[in-house]
Amino acid sequence: MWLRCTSKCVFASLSRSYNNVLSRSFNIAAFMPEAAGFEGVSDRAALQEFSLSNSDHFWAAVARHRLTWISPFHTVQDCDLSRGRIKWFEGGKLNVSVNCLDRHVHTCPEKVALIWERDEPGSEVKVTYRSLLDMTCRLGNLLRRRGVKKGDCVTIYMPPCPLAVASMLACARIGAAHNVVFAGFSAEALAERIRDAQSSTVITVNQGVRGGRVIELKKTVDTAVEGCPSVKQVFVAMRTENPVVMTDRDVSMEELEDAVCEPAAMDSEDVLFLLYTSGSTGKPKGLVHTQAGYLLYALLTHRYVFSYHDGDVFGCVADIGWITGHSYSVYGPLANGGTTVLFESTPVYPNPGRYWEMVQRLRINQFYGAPTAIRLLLKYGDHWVHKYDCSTLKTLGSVGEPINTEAWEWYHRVVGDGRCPVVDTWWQTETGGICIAPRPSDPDAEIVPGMAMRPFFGMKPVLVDGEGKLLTSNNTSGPLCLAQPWPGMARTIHNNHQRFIETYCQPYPGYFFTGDGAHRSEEGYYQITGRLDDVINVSGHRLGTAEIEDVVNHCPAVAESAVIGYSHDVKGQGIRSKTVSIMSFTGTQITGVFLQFVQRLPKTRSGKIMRRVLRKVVEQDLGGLGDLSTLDDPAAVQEIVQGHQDLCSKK
Ligand code: 6R9
Repeated sequence: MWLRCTSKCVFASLSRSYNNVLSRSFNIAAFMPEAAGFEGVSDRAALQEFSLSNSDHFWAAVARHRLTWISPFHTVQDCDLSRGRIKWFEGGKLNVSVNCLDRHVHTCPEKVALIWERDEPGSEVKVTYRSLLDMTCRLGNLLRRRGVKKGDCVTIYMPPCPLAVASMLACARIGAAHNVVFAGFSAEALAERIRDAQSSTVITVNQGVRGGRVIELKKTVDTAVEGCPSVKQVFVAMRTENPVVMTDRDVSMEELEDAVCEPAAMDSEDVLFLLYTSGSTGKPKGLVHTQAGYLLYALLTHRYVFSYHDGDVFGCVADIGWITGHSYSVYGPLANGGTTVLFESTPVYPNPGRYWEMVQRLRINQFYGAPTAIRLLLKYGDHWVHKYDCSTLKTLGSVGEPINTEAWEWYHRVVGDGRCPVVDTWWQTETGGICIAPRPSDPDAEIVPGMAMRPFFGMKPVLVDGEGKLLTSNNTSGPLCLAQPWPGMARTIHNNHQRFIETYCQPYPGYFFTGDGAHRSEEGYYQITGRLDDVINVSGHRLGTAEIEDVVNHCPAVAESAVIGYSHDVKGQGIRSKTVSIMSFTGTQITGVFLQFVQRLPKTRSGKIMRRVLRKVVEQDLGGLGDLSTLDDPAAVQEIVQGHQDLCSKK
């Protein structure tokens, strides 16, 4: 059963003969200059094929062309997926901050690098490449003078702002790794991440401002570091005018430093950053990304998936505390010399027109956001979009969860006015950058709603069966693996390479296991069906949560839903669905499917629905709820528990 592909492609396919004319006139050198030297490559399909079958040649050419090296690499790749050994561009030395800043300062110092879209609409701040370099160098010197060395790991607990970006780049400049922790996390969640990363330095701000509310970030850091003996110093920047109590450990970031900071020459495989993400156990995993491969993959996907061109304003609204913020608010756009927006606010502050008012005011060309926000805004109605001029938009992106057809169509029709390709981008913290997305492809190639569709250059997605055998035919579903290493992939889990191997390399030897399920359509397009730990098995039929949610979401009273399985004597699993609706706590049973209407779903701070929590509620295992520290609104769980009990007592 596949429920999501029913709506027809929205981009009129061109006739075959016209397509042929198009591909014949395709100018490879204009599309990707370094590909002009690839033998036998004259169209996109051939380029894709070349990137797989001549992977070393492809990545070497791209790495030489797009990165600025201090000394060249001697080996393109040395990877063995089955053993968890991943190395790219060995022998090469470079500095990531030089690639993101100095080289653009040489060519266009006054170009705007960052537009800081502050919480209060209309108060944006623009930062040029010259001043971002200046800020980065002063910070780099401050860190160096205070003893931060190559190989140290600095934890950054800041909202999206230019100083946060400069802090990340200052670490990169002096060779320290950074560990950005989302500034909405609790003191305990922060402390756990500081301890695991063994950071002795933390960078924060006095207070954050979000949705009109002031958030006491420095106080949270104070509480966190009480339980972190490794922390020797906390740098404090001022986001608001309000003074905060400073201890002996604290250092004001106002200290003046020299604006020239010698960049460290880093090996390609030195660590650039750690980023923690939840695993299936309680303990978060610190995924490790390294210098050259990560940067190259972020910049290439940013350029090609979104069709980013020089002069465009790129608006990724993810927080810098997530991988999306790292790759598409910071590293990808800056390495491409682009102009990128840092969004400090929420989609509904001061009203549900915020995104679109911002698009109009900043003249945003590419907008990249999460399905959860799109579903929320859809509910408020089209007029919030129509109030504003969104005609600058060229590409719309979606990331983080499957985007249901209703939300996809609204995004395409209302936000994009039916003109902009919508790219549903599938990837993970582990992959470093986008792996599957509808673009790049021919400008008129079809895009199917809610489908990530096409692998990026050098990416080889495969589906396997339970025994790990490759599923070679189309129109099939299974665990999604990646069969070829790529430069952007995570290298290890900090302090736990064994866990890295067990999680990603051992389940299907020779392949990188993503933990997601996917369907490959008749045409060979990929559609993500959701996390495999959420998969439902009814009478031997594996159903992805995404496909059932898509149907439930079509009900007019439903804003969004989360589908989970529960144990069933006969079928193995039945289906329960929690839906956010205008009604609350009424339950209905439809042919073995239980619906429970709730006000809110348990979501992580990045907008992912925590289905594992719902499963525990339904299984009446309240003791096994596990780590809830990443939940946006823990009170949602209590409501659901109560509603579920009411539902059970009515049955
Ligand atoms: C980038 C990011 C990764 C997990 C991933 C998958 C889900 C992300 C998706 C998607 C369906 C998409 N996911 N993009 N599912 N369609 N376009 O979100 O990284 O926070 O590590 O999450 O998110 O389940 O495995 P991360």
